[in-house]
Amino acid sequence: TAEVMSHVTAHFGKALEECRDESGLSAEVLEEFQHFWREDFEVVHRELGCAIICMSNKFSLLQDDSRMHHVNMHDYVKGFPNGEVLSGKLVELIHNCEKQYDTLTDDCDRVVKVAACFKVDAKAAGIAPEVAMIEAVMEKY
Ligand code: BOM
Repeated sequence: TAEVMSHVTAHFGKALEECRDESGLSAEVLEEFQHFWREDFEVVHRELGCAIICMSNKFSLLQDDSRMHHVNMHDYVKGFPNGEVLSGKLVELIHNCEKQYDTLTDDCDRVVKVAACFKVDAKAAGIAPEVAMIEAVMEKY
């Protein structure tokens, strides 16, 4: 659900500042991670892909090939309040997006494409959070 996704985003987003330097993602492109979900934010920058890889690695959510680690991602999402209602769907949506871009060999380029696909599909599935929902739970993490 969107409510659960707001918690996951709030927690995941805390890793952004640790990843800014190595990813090269400027505050001009993305100031706060929750803006990822804004209607007018375009998920297109290669540096955002690099940042998502770096952030995911803080929580062991990727395999060595920079594809999603299904078990770890499932467990990560399950750990949030009501997480079990989102975990299966989230893993399914991300994996479906990964399959569409599997031929892209640059990890950062591929992951930003996967993230853009995930944003579209999460909205369509009704599990994308409003930025206000994320801001309401930020202080918990
Ligand atoms: O193949 C690469 C897998 C990358 C998975 C991450 C894609 C989605 C990242 C952008 C959105 C994040 C929102 C919430 C946290 C989900 C872990």
